[in-house]
Amino acid sequence: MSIPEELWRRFQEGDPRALARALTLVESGHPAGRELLKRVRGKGRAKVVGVTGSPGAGKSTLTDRLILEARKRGERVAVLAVDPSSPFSGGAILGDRIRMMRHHQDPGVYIRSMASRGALGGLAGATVAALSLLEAFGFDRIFVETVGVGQSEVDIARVADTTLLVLTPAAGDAVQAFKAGVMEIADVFAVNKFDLPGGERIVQELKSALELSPPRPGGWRPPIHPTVAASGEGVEALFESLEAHHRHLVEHGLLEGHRLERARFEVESVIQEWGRQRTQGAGALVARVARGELTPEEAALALLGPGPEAEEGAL
Ligand SMILES: Nc1nc2c(ncn2[C@@H]2O[C@H](COP(=O)(O)OP(=O)(O)OP(=O)(O)O)[C@@H](O)[C@H]2O)c(=O)[nH]1
Ligand SMILES: [Mg+2]
Repeated sequence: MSIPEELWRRFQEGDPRALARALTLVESGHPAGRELLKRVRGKGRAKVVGVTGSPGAGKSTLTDRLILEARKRGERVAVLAVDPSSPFSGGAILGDRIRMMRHHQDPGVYIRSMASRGALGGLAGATVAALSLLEAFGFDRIFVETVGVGQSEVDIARVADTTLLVLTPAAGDAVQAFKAGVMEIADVFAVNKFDLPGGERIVQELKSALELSPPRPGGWRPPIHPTVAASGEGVEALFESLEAHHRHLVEHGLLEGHRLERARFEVESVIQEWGRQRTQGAGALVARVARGELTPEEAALALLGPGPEAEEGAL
């Protein structure tokens, strides 16, 4: 399937409508989308910041403020707001649009919502692929907002260069973070809604927990920032920490590892999706597993062909 030449030309000229069309092709898994990705992959490089946290923590409001900071520094900014299509975030897309509306007229800012269709409730491979399109389009920074309701926050840490975890003084927020293991994956913390009571306590809890957590690559110490996204308080310092983390990655040669991890995530997503599709069409084989005539491994091998070593050798 070839890419419509007109679309490719307009994409290269920087037409945002061509970008929107291209993203739709990628999101829907259209062959032309895959072809486009082949052309653009590896072109361009953005600082990718994952913004995660519980529903309503203020991720969109904070991102809206961070966009302003990035623009002050002359960066071109894209936002991917991942809608998990889950009951947790009803109306998230509309909310995001409204909260980031002020950037509507700014050609240096592009905001896009994407549905997450990850097989296991995490980030969809297509969402990650979209990052390559945005990078090739020439954005300097990409914020990816995901609601942390399970797998998606672990995924985002694999895909982003820097992971920002947004907590609030709301009861249970910190506890949730400890339980879900996101403490280990966040590079920078924001305690948002610091205008509400209890913020100082969360900061102290976080500090104690971080002291006990294992050391990070290159000795990075995750900073904790009190913020009031609603007014912008603390956001400039938060942005500086995002920058500091990126510098840390560069100085310690860690950036490449992040890019490899992102590619690994994409390959895994494809395998997962193929596995799901093929298993769905294999009722007879699955029934034999249920009857004990085949092991799940034997069935999987039959569906996916030879093992991974053989695959690698064949390439
Ligand atoms: N008091 C207070 N309210 C805030 C602050 N930041 C955001 N809010 C409010 O919190 C609500 C949720 O903000 P969002 O930015 O939509 O939060 P979110 O994390 O993006 O929400 P989802 O995407 O639905 O998970 C809105 O009503 C905001 O106005 C803050 O610093 N203080
Ligand atoms: Mg939001």
